[in-house]
Amino acid sequence: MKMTLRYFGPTDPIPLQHIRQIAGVKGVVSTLYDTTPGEVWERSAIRTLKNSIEEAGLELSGIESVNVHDTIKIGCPGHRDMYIENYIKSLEALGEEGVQLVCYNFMPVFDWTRSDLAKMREDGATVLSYEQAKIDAVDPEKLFESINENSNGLVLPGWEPERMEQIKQLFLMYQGVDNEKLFQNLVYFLKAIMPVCNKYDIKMAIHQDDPSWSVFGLPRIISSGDNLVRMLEAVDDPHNGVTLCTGSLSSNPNNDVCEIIPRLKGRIYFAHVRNIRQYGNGNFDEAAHLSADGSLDMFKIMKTLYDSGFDGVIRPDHGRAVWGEGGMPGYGLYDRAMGASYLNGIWESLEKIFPRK
Ligand code: CS2
Ligand code: MN
Repeated sequence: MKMTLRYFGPTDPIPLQHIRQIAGVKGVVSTLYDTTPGEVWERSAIRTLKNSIEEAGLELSGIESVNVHDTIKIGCPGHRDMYIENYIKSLEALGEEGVQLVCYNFMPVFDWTRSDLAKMREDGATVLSYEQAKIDAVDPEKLFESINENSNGLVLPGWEPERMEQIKQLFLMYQGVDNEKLFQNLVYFLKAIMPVCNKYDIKMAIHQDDPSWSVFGLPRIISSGDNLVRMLEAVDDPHNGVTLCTGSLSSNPNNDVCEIIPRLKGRIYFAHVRNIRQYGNGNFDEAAHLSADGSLDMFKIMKTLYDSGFDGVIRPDHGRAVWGEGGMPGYGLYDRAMGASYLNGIWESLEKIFPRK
């Protein structure tokens, strides 16, 4: 297992030097933040990113994310093939630079959705939170504005201001796309990129929908164990794999992460391990990573991953804002560092108590 942190490139308020000081963190996952979905990645830009990370004594352990253009998700005839070609070129460039893990998601229009970026808790820390009634009451464009107004001046992944201009049009374009169509478009995309993934041994790792249900009436297809098994079977290639995001999956309390892990048959290549407080009725708050702070049994999750033979890249996921740290909601240094140390501690115990043969 390789413990990493997410790194937002040269403009990240958390420098690589600080990440390096978290004992047990070996690398980062990152992306080219100045590209837009659909653009072809340049080898030189990948190399610059990689060099800067290596100069800080860390490694680039994977890309989170190479975003998929909406025309591919919608299945626009003609356009999607052009954007798939571009995606293949970006994968080629990554493969040439030795990158072998690519995280992506297949959520229409929005990446993760929250109703509150800084909900105050009883201990004075703040967390991201989701309340269905608030989401139901808000227009998607208004949500976009408020998320950007409350992000402490930083651009949040998936909520880039340029997306805002296209929202209305995107909603119209998704009108004829139901879950089945979206799924078929995912299969079409995966089949097209598998040859280049095989050539460079690049593992594609799909991130779950966050939250695990339809938001704003848009289709959602990666939100349960059954969905994940179906997508793995539809393109039965070891390069078609999963980013297991425990917090996203568990937003729906019916999803039991420990029941799902063994069903994914060793095709989890990347893990986001975080805890949440589930309230049912579609409401949840993020929490500290520690089991006692939320609804998930983090030891059991780590043990299930360990028992499944997991040997991939792992990272703590969204943290609380603590100790007066501002910065990017969910992506401050302190709580993610505590999360990484806690997860490393569990893993060390597992290795000592149940040594792998
Ligand atoms: C988020 C996402 O939940 C998460 O990890 O931070 O932005 C995630 O990185 C993407 O959905 C992956 O493509
Ligand atoms: Mn995640």
